[in-house]
Amino acid sequence: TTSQASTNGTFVKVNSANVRYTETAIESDYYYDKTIVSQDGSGMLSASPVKVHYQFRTKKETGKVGIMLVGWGGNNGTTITASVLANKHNVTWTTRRGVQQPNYYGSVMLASTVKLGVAEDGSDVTVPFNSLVPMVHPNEIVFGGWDISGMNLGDAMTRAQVLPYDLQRQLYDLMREYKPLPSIYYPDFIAANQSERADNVLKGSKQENLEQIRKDIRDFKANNGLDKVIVLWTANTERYADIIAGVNDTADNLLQAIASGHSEVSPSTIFAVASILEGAPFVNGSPQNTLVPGVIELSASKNCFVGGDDFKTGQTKIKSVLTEFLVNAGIKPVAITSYNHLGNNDGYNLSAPAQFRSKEISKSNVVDDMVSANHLLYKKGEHPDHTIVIKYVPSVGDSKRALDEYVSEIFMGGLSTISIYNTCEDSLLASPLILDLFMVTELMTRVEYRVDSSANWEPFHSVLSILSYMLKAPVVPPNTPVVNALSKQRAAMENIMRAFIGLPPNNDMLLEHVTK
Ligand code: NAI
Ligand code: DG6
Repeated sequence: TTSQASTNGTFVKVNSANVRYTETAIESDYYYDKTIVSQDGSGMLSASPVKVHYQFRTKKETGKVGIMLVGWGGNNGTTITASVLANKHNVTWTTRRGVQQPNYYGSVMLASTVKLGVAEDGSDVTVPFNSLVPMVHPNEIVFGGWDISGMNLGDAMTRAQVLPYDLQRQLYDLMREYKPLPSIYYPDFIAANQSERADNVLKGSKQENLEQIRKDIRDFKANNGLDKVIVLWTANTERYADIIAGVNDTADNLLQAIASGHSEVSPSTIFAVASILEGAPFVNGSPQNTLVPGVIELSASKNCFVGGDDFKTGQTKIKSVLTEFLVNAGIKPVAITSYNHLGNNDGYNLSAPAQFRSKEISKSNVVDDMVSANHLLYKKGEHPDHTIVIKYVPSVGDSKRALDEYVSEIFMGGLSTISIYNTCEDSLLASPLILDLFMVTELMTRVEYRVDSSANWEPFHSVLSILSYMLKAPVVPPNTPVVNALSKQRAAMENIMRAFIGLPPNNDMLLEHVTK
């Protein structure tokens, strides 16, 4: 049985000599078990368990926090802003199915639980994911942002055609008060068809654009009395930027390239640089390579978090579950063929080849880790056929269609074909991920660790691989493996947060039920 523990909105308290609650922080001693494998001359593998002592320190107070969305007037931007307002003000709405309540379904932090442990009778005790450690609640977040379309958010919500009319009607006056700041528009980076809405754009050089975005972040912080701002790109998918030696390969070169107005510096990269220089973590929810090497180096040198790329919502999330299941079951996927059609502005932008290519790349790499982990099924370098198709069909609006076919080799040369057909409002899948990305990133700004208890406390690496669950093509620190398998990504988030409060990883061994 599973019982739902009430946390009364507070976090879990751990009784252990390894955990200390001070006035301002939670400190934990944590023993990380890893296995080091080596191979001798005869080929024999030898595995040695190793224990590493970590200490974690998590500040309890989140302070007052704000999010600035780039692409605030788009489908995701308006949907998440309106949905948080609906939750905050408990706005209900009527549909043909009756009265609907606001919720945070689709947010792993807010609407899913984790097993904390077992009660004395052996039953599981589960708690909301966001109750393990103190986390920001979305109803407390101050929203702001930029868009190249100057439409107020009330009208932009109407334009998006995502939320039901009776809800839009009630939120319109609140939403109308929000107006996106003018943004950076370099037409070469997004589809030409987006020029139709670009009426709110900054003039000036790249350097002036950078300075303006930095000022916008500072002003937003000061005007709202915020302790912390996180910037998240949910604007149009851009084309890939060329990585050019001397331009965007190092932090110094990138700053110089902005100063000289180099054409390969994209708007999203300027937003990332501006955020880092203002000490505001930056997350990229779109597929393009915003986080060029120069951005990564700058984030590391300034100890400012970055994360990306591309929200992992429907088709790819299922892919990162299904492929893991098949490969771990000893079944060999040989062809994965994925079609999408959709009719929102994202689909309109992706109908241009260079922007589609960015999405094709981020959708294509999501099975690599699972395939390369099984050398019994796949020879070195072997890979299933993997095809990505996206078409723009205006009449389906935000209601994306995703069709997938998985062909796998099974026992003794047999073939198994699985077909999946999914219909859903795209922006209702993506919007809660914005909250998860925000909440986990904010948490990480309050965490420090050290390996040796006499060493200095340090923040985690500036590239946040802990965000991988929410992202199609996770960007990770140098020399760190990319994990795409969804259950591993979730377990990583859960177990890292457990480590912050000195609890061992959940291992599902259930030994308490088999030993007397
Ligand atoms: P959208 O097209 O409705 O919104 C994007 C907004 O960005 C538009 O309002 C546009 O005017 C604005 N914009 C474009 N360039 C800008 C710039 N340089 N500065 C400021 N604003 C700019 O798109 P949607 O559906 O909200 O998606 C946003 C991004 O998230 C896209 O890149 C999409 O591929 C990505 N994404 C969306 C998912 C979904 O399920 N909705 C899932 C995964 C990724
Ligand atoms: C068409 O593929 C539009 C895209 O923006 C997707 O909706 C988005 O990338 C979500 O993709 P997935 O594979 O996570 O469902």
